[in-house]
Amino acid sequence: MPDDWPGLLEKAELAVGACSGVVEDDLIRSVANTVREARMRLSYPEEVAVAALVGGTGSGKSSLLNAVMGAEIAETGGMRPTTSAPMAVVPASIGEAMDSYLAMLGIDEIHHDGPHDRLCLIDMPDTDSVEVGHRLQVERLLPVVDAVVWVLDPEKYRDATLHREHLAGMADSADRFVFVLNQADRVDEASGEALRADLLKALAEDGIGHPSLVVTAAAPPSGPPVGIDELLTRISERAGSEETLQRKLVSDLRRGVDRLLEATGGTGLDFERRAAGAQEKAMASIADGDEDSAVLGLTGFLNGLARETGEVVGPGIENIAVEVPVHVRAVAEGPGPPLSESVIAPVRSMLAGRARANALLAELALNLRHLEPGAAR
Ligand SMILES: Nc1nc2c(ncn2[C@@H]2O[C@H](COP(=O)(O)OP(=O)(O)OP(=O)(O)O)[C@@H](O)[C@H]2O)c(=O)[nH]1
Ligand SMILES: [Mg+2]
Repeated sequence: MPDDWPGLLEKAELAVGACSGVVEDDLIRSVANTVREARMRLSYPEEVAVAALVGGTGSGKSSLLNAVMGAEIAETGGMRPTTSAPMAVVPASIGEAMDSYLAMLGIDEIHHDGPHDRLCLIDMPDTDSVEVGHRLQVERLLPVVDAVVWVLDPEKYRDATLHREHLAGMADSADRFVFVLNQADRVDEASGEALRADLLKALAEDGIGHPSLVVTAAAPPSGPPVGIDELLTRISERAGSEETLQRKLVSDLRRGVDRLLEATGGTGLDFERRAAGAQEKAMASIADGDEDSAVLGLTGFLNGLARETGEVVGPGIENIAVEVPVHVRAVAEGPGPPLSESVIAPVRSMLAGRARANALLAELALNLRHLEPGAAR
């Protein structure tokens, strides 16, 4: 694991933990998973690219795996969809070093005889399956693997579901993607060129402007596979070095941290200034004998704050707002505790956990920024 990471992951765990009781549990769980997966990935060889073959049924994922490995390992053809569970081929040279990582990803079938020292290739079930389970397996693995090889064929490369449901939402992961236009042998050169241009256009519409694109024939009816060396080169450009892995993990963590930062206050609530203002106005109204205005002003302030603080802290502040009339009356009729104690202080302590989480996250975001490519170290 590179030097900076143990400390960084610890900070990430701390910051995510501090969000408990402040941010919705689902969001916390999802970011905690990202941190755990980063930790797991970094404890396995960084120089081995973990790449997954994904795409529609029959596009040729399993055939590509076999062509890349130079052996008939995966079942191809037959009843569609053919592949029903992910299967990995790891380099023979690393033995079982990645097995527990792959197991964590839900991959039970592992072949240990891969000829490429720096490539672990995963054959996946189809993305367009009638089998819901297939889709779920793909969705689970897509964000985690180091590189994703999208396998397209001359018929399905424009498939609306693929573009709308997968690619369009993943444009910011495009630097992990390699696109393969397979079954090139089935179209003549001119149509192949037109298909390629059309695919580039569709990808640009998804927000993927400069895709890495390879044309292959994994299992042509005659002759050897075509385009396999280029595919290997493209995958190694996308993954398989400390730098590419770090870039991926940093951007995964950044996305999670940004969501938590937003949920814990974004730019901050400016609570002290606003609370002092609301309290001062309420006291002035009470001094004028206008309790109603005091109540209205303070509850308005608290309910606004509750809306800004989200679904976890917000309801607690609303509960305090409900009690405002009692506290205002206590001050007006004396000798009740001052509003700073009865109203402002409890809100402040509720916001303290949120502010702490926000501060930890902000520091983490800064650390992550230092690890981004091109950042001054
Ligand atoms: N002509 C031609 N046929 C191919 C090529 N690649 C794969 N095929 C054939 O297409 C069919 C489907 O290939 P598979 O590799 O099983 O496709 P898959 O993407 O793994 O399909 P699923 O496992 O169902 O998701 C098989 O009959 C292959 O022989 C190719 O480049 N050219
Ligand atoms: Mg298959």
